[in-house]
Amino acid sequence: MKNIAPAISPPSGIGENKPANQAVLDWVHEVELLTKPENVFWCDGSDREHEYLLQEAVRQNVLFKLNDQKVPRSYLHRSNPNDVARVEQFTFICTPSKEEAGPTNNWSEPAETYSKLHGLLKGAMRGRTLFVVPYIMGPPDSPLTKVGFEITDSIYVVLSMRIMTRMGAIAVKRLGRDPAAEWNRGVHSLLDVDPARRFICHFPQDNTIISVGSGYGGNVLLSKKCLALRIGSYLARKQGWMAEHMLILGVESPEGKKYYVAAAFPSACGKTNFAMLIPPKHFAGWKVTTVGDDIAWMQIRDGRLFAVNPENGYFGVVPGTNYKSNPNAMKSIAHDSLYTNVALTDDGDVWWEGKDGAPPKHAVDWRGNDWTPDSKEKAAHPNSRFTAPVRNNPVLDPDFEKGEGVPISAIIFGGRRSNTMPLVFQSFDWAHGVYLGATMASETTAAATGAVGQVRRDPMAMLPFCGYNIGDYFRHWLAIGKRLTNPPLIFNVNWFRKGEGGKFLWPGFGDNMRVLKWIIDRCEGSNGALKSPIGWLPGLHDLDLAELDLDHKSVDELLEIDHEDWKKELAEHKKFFDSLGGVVPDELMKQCEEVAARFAK
Ligand code: OXD
Ligand code: MN
Repeated sequence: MKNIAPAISPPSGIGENKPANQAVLDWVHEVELLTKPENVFWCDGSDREHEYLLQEAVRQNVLFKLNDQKVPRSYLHRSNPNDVARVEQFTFICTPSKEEAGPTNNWSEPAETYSKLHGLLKGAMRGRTLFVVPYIMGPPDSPLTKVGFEITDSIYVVLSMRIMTRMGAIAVKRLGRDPAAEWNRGVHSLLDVDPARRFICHFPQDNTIISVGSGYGGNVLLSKKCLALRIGSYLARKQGWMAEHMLILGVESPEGKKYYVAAAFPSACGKTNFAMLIPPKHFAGWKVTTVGDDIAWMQIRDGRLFAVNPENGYFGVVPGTNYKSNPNAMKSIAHDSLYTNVALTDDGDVWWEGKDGAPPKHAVDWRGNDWTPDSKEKAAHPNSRFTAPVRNNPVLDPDFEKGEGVPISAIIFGGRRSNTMPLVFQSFDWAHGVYLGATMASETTAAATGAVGQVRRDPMAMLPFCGYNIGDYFRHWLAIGKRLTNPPLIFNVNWFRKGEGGKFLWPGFGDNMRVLKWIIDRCEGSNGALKSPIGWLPGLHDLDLAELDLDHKSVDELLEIDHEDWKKELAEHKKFFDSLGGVVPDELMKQCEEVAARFAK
């Protein structure tokens, strides 16, 4: 299967939908002069265009059509094996000064970077089609919604953007004719998919992104990590809102009372599973609905935080997804989906490690090689992905499209921690909650290149995604809190604590409803909590653990605060803050001392 494909020649009436905005026309013309494509394809997002592009992608061997009986209207793509995850080491924030990018970002000087990238892009689209993809992020009638245009020479990117965003005429219309209107410029070229020529560069002051040398979603669907988080977080601070790496879910009681919760977990730590959770039998009548599974844009209204999901699709990790772990995700990816780097069975179906049922006797693995259950290699890459429309989700929240967003009652931070962090606890107040987010850590996963399983600090799960100085980002969080008269309560969860023999103590998945229920109880003002040095913890009888096969010892271990472990943990917090070189606000430094003082009491 190929990544790079030669130019296509659409029939008349397809690919001709030029916008009227002169600023867009001038920019596309400039990129065209630089990259020298064979032709320019203006996307309108119509069904006719979609059918044509799918057919071309199959003809060019970029996509493989799966068995329509098994997975209707769905396709497989294999990426270059050197290009399977986000590349944080080649991701840059190009602000006028290094200080603006801050200690957690790679910085590179804007003029020099433009010049280097223009050098790489010179003639890069020769013999290829330059696609112009207009899109909006956010519901059509939301004040938070942003317009973006992505130029790309990858037909796979166009087809993925059609799922992940509201794409085409809707964006052209929203932008209108005003050449001074705000919109994001994104340029993507595969070049020759060489890791030595792979750069993901953001120019926040220019609302511009340039990504070259990769075809992996997180690097090239510029709407997602690049615009909605990196550029988004920069714009959010400037404009007084928040762009966060958070899922948004609704939880409704049998009596019909509804709460919305936003949760920040690092990449590949179960945000999609949590956002689509099915409560266990014991919680009959409770319903969980999904607003978003990865990104939340939040604004203040009437002293409360309201959130929208700017995306229109899910780009999730496939391995481990099955009818037990996430039935709603399985239904979401059962049709009209794109699969990347999973295995292909002999009957044209997809397969991955952890899928329900027995493994196939033979398949073609993600690299295109023969595979059998005896093979040493994995059939699907650990970061293989699905791209699926939100409309496929049977529990999509009815207010998904609501322009004002949904009111957030609780914010949850969480990471993958084998030890130290209890199952759940609640911060004492907003500033303490910001401290919990700022000191969050997680064991690394396959979503980014690099070693897997190492504990790294990942403030608010935004370490790879904050588009400006992390100290200012913490300040922005604190400042938002001061503007909220009815702030969400802030919690920390850890589904991944291990006991003796390295076994997970908590069953996770649907049973996370039990923790969610305690969080909702706290939002309702229940007293069911015990004060500890790190925050409010549920007492043994405050968590509803009925019909769960979990012994007392495991519950104790799940909720245990080990003083020795916490001594080390607090030293790590201090070390992390100090490593940021003096940018951390005093208010958070003080929080660190206060936790230590509470332990000393
Ligand atoms: C993602 C990520 O793909 O966080 O959502 O890497
Ligand atoms: Mn993510």
